[in-house]
Amino acid sequence: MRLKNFINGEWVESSSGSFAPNRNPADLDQVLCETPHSTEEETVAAIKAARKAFPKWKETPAPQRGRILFQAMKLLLDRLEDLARTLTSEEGKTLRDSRGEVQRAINVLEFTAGEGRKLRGATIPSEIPRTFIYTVREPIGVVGLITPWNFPVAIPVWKIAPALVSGNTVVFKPAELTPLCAVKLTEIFQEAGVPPGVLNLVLGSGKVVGHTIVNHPDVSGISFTGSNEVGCGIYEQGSRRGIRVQCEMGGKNPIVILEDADLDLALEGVIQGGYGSTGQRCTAASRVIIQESIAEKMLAELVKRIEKIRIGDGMNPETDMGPLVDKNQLNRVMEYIKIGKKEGARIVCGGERLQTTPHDRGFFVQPTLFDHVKASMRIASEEIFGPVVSVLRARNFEEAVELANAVPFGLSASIYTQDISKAMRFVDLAEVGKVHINSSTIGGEAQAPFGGTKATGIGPREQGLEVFEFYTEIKTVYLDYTGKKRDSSFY
Ligand code: UN1
Repeated sequence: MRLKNFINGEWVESSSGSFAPNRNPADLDQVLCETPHSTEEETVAAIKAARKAFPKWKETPAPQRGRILFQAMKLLLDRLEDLARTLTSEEGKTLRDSRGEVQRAINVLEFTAGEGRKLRGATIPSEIPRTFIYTVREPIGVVGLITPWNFPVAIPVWKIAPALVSGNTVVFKPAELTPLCAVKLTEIFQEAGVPPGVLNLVLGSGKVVGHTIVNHPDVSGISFTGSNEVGCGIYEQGSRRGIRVQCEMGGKNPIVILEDADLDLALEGVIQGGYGSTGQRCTAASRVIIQESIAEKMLAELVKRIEKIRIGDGMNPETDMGPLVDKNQLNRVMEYIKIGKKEGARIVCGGERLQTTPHDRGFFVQPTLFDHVKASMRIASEEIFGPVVSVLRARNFEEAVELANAVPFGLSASIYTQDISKAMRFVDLAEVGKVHINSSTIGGEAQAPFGGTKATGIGPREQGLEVFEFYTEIKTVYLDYTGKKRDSSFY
């Protein structure tokens, strides 16, 4: 099956003549579909369709736009299982994780659809009598949404839904590795009643499709989730045109475990945050900072639990951890394991690719734990995006905080302690966009803002009400009913 683009309300085959097989990362013999390398012309056609559809969509009352999202929510709920299976087969995460991700997208639709009836502005007092100041939120125009493969359902939805409810029109460019989820989501929005041209899907590379979207004069904003390298490039190009850019990029998220912590809870947090979704999560707990006094005990327990992780095809209900998504990710993870060893960190467990049947059919690696990692090592500061966790030891709370902050990224941080004062002090000092107390670094709820500081994030937060800072312009209105010329002493 060859996937098609969705442009101006029609599914059209790419004219590029160039298609790539979309393989199941747990079983490379299984080709799910073929995905096109769409051309610049096709991308421009999508942008033009979005531009043409914009004025009418902008004039459509927001509650009506919201109603379409409610409809999309219902359809996604009906297709939860189908979308979850598609997600597992093209991305590799376990079916349980996939179901959770689809549910998260449903929650985002539920929250965002309701905003169609709110989208509030403000009334502001004027210093001039009989003058009324208020603000309205308006869409920004055509937005380009460029999304990653690791959350191919939830992330597109948490960009598309607020974009649409605010009255923007969309050109959606999903990651090349997960085009099937993107097609199924787009079908849902189409069936829900999104008018032609309002949501367009173009499948293809960042170099051609992404680049064209970012540089086209009809595109007024870009929301991107992915690597720092690509995100900073988009920011640079977008800023040259003076458009809005929002980037959600890497993480190197710490879990701090203090000696008074509930150790069982903390261990579960490390397993879930470090190895859940095979570590391919920007919120993954890739660093564990343990107070020295409990380090040996914790490590022994941790190894026992890591050894119990069952690795395999995510479709199998017994599986705890699926494969890496592709060969590039596999090479990257294996390279970092080599780097860690060379830097002098000690492998406590894992470290190898699984190469015997049935694991030789896909990109499987062992969950890996490094101990005696120093803050200066690359494995302690660079994002690996795989099931590799680095343990750093801290003498006390102060040193743990220092280590937690000693990375360029600032997405998520977690602390396990029973001491409320230490927990709250950690909230004060952690240089991140979100903090978890006594739970792992991952996850988030639709109604709460999500995003990072430092090298992680550019632009306003996603999700929660804060999402509208990106997807809307504020217009300030002065209504003067004095019937008189303004007194020049008022500016
Ligand atoms: C989560 O932790 O549930 O790409 C969400 C990522 C993030 C989303 C993580 N932008 O992994």
